[in-house]
Amino acid sequence: MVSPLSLYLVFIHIALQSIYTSECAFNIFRYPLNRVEKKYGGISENERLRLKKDTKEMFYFGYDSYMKYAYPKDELNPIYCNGRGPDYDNPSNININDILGDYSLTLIDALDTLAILGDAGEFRKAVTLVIENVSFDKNSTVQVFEANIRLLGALLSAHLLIQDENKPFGNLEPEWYDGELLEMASDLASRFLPAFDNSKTGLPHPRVNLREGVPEGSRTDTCTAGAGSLLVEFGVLSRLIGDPVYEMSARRANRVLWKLRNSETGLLGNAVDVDTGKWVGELSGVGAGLDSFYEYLLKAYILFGHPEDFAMFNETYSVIKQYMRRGRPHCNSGSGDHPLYVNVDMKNGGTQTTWIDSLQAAFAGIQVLAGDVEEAICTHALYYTIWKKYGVLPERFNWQRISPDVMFYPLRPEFVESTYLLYQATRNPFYLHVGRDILTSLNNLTKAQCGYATIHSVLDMTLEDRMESFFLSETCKYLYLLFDVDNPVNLNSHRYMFTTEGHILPLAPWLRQHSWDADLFPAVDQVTPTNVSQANCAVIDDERLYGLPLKSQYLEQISVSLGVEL
Ligand code: DMJ
Repeated sequence: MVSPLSLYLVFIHIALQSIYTSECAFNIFRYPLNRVEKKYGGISENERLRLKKDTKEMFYFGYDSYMKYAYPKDELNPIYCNGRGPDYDNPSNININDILGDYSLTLIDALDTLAILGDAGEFRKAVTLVIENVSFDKNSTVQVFEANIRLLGALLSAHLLIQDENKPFGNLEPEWYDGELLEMASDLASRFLPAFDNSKTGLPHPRVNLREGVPEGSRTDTCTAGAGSLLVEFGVLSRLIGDPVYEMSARRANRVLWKLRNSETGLLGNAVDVDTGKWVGELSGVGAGLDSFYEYLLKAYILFGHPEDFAMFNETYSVIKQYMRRGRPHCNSGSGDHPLYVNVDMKNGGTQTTWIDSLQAAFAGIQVLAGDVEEAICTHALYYTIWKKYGVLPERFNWQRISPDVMFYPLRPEFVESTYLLYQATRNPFYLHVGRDILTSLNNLTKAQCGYATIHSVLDMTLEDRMESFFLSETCKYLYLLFDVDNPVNLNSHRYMFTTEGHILPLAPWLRQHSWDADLFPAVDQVTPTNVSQANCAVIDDERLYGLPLKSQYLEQISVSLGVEL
């Protein structure tokens, strides 16, 4: 029997292919092209290969330097060429201590990028180093969410890549391998469980000490994404080791959050107290604090096939559109301001801030996955214009004053990620140009003595001595995959899904069946897919048959409003 999910994915695939086949998109002889359309026309094969090579070099400059100057520490300091671990002297330094735990974070986070780059030898070497040298029995207090997405996701992904009998990335298996990465994943996840055990509501405490559990008197406020973005990794682990406790804990947390949504609007806030279940942040948006909660509802459904997750995603996506979206009703037709998703009050949908943040750039990728490609094109175009204005994305951009509110750029991947996913969905060379701009900026603005550095301020492009692990695990990976059109991940895109940290997981039947399903997941009402574009070549007007995914009048509108020349 064909499952609803397979039908859904096939449907999206066919819809996308029919909108943007090369005959549809690039018939350059039938229309006089304007300057912008000409500029974003096709990229030559030689140029694409150069971009792929340069991206690979970017990765290895960061990775080799990490191995030379920083390993076994967690992160590379790319300016002073040394390593960085937890700030044990200052436990309240959560900017560092939430993420770094003395477990060679950058190496673990980079594992599947090595496989995707085709470097099976270095992958095996790295796996060996991780197994021989990393222990999670550490007196480190870390954020469960960060350790889950960066470490647990990476270990599961690497283990599953090793186990793949088809070996699409070559021989990744060390001769002696006997599931050690899965054992490490299981050990790590068991250290997260006290976060749930000590909670009165079922929402996880935000931080655990890897040795001692939840520290006495530790903070009980968590962001919604922190509490509600565990299901993908926890679900995969449960299914691999046959222990439902992880999946149950993550699913229960999602259900608790879901029940806390506002009864009038259906919106969730951005922070909640895990002891009282009361919202302590009532800002609702698609960026920081909530982003991966939405993402994981959809991704959990794609992986495991439970209609409950899809129903939650659909309802939440619809209230996001209802309350947060401003601007003209359709991305590529009609009049009005360029569409924008603003931060609102969860109680009434009133606009709460005049800034958007750089994490929101990932939302276009979620829209692609949901089949809402036209909307994704618009969402992405806004962030591209901001990127062009500064060369990178400021952490917060004030759309009213047209200036940054928070100036730093820590090499985040979200904009690269949605650029890659939009290229996969549309095959429009516009996105290769965007990728080239990203690569050029990263090399011109962030390359330091021995790695790539955080931009401290987009106003003067001063640098900070930090290269976060997601630079190698996500930013470089998505950029490489954008240019490496023949990568096994791209040739088999229906077989893989990315976690929120960019780790690839297989879409496989064994992840969609389990003996505990019937008890854990009572039947819910039939859910029907929504938001899947049914457009095809025939209904795309002439201008769209040429270079640009967003009509040039709209691209011009947004570039003029932001004062940027495209
Ligand atoms: C990464 O750890 C992940 O992409 C996460 O979903 C959001 N934050 C960072 C990158 O910005």
